[in-house]
Amino acid sequence: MSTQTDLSTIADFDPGTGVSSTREPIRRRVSDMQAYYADQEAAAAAVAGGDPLVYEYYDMGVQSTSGDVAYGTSTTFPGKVGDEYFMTKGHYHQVRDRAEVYFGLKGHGMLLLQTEEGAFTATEMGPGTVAYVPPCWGHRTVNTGDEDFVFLAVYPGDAGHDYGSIETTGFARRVVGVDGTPTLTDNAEFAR
Ligand code: PAN
Ligand code: ZN
Repeated sequence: MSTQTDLSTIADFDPGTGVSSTREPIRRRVSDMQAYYADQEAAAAAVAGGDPLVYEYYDMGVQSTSGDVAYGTSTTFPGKVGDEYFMTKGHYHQVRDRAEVYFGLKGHGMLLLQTEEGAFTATEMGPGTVAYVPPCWGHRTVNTGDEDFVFLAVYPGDAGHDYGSIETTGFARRVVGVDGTPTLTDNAEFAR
């Protein structure tokens, strides 16, 4: 059996930083996801005050067939919008039953998981943590520390990314700092 994958296009990355010298990352700033944050005044102020980079991720360029295994590195920078920690947009996989494995490389964060039926769970991540995103669970990561939070993500090549559903409903919980401690709170705007 032959494969169409050109192995010379498969990228490597620095396991300490997640950075790949051969790929361009996708970058998200506060302005790319202003409506995702609870405190709209703080989000507008952040955009006006320099529009900080919230996260970036490298898709290592594997082709998107069901037999391929896609992978990438994701870095969320330390910071907050109001009292809410910097986070990824979060998504369901387009093909809902495609699972994913996250492997923590650097820093500390939280993986938020929810189903479209209303279940929610969260797990803490740090260097060496292996976290599993089961089939059909939406997922978002949050940097709860004061350094870059970096992990490796591995998932079926044909999973795809559905951002629209999370953009519409939000996540059931938000992660906010309460007296300096990352704390899960109910999201008042969550619309299931
Ligand atoms: C991760 C994410 C990465 C960026 O590689 O794509 O952390 O987050 P968003 O995709 O939500 O912007 C993954 O879960 N891939 O499937
Ligand atoms: Zn995913």
